Amino acid sequence: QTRLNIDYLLQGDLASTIDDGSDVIRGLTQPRKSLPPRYFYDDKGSQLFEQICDLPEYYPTRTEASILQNYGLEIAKKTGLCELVELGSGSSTKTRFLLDAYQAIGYHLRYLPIDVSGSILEDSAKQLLIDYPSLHIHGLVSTYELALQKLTPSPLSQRMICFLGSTLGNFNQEQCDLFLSNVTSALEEGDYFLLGIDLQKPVDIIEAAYNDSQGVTAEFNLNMLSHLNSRFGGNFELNLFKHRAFYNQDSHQIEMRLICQRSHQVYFKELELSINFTEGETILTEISRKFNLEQMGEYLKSKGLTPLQHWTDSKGWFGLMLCQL
Ligand code: AVI
Repeated sequence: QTRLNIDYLLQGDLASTIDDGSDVIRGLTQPRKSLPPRYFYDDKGSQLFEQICDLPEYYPTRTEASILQNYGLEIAKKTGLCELVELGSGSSTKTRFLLDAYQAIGYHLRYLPIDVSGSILEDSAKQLLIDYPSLHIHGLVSTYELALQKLTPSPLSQRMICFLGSTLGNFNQEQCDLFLSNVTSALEEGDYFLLGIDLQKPVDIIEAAYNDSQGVTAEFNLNMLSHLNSRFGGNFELNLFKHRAFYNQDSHQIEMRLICQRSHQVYFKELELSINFTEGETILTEISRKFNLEQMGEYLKSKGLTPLQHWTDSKGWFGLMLCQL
């Protein structure tokens, strides 16, 4: 039996139904324009995101990593042997702390990384096989939704679905509800859900994380426009937009926007779509919600996921929650 299998769920007809641009059309034809954050992540965007994770101002990644490093063993002991499913695995860097912990107890692990970027998934899976000689990997190049529908019950052990990095914060309430119902459908009673969430904290710290001094976040935000240009034959000019990220204290969320610098029109050949932009008009490209552990516990409970334990860092900036179905 080979130790590495990768299934590509985003090829063929399916890819064209997911990528028909209908979400772009919907977003840009509303009075308040928006674009889905998934368009950040072409190859360039995924690279820029990896760079963001290393920025001095971007605290979430290293804070969550420190929690996983400190409490990985506690998590592994609590769940016992289980199959690890990771939604949005990216480079799988933080996951290594979990793999280390399960390996230290002597478990032979099955890891199912799920990511929309095939190149990142393949590269990191190959490296993991070298570093963890008893690991079996079954990767899925897929959206979360599709992957969660495709997962068959775990054959040998319990399952833990990991959703790290506070990516849940990029979903609005309705998308969160839908996502969690897909998660619970992919679990059986007794299975686990491990969730990483960015917590509420002073505004200046949060705003700095999304307005870094090197301008990487600005480049990441603007890269969405180049991605749409190549994907849908668009003619966005990147220098006609500026990055802005601002923390909305009432809704406890970062709102990342692109601000149009002068009135003009953008045309997408493949969508047969022209869009007018006026000076000062904005496109909402992402929300990043900041949570409260207690409220999240209540919310997860209402979705059928019982919180068992949570861990945080010394400053209380980031939270890791272990739940059970
Ligand atoms: C992936 N996601 C959790 C990141 C965040 O912080 O919301 C995406 C990001 N956007 C700007 N910087 C990072």
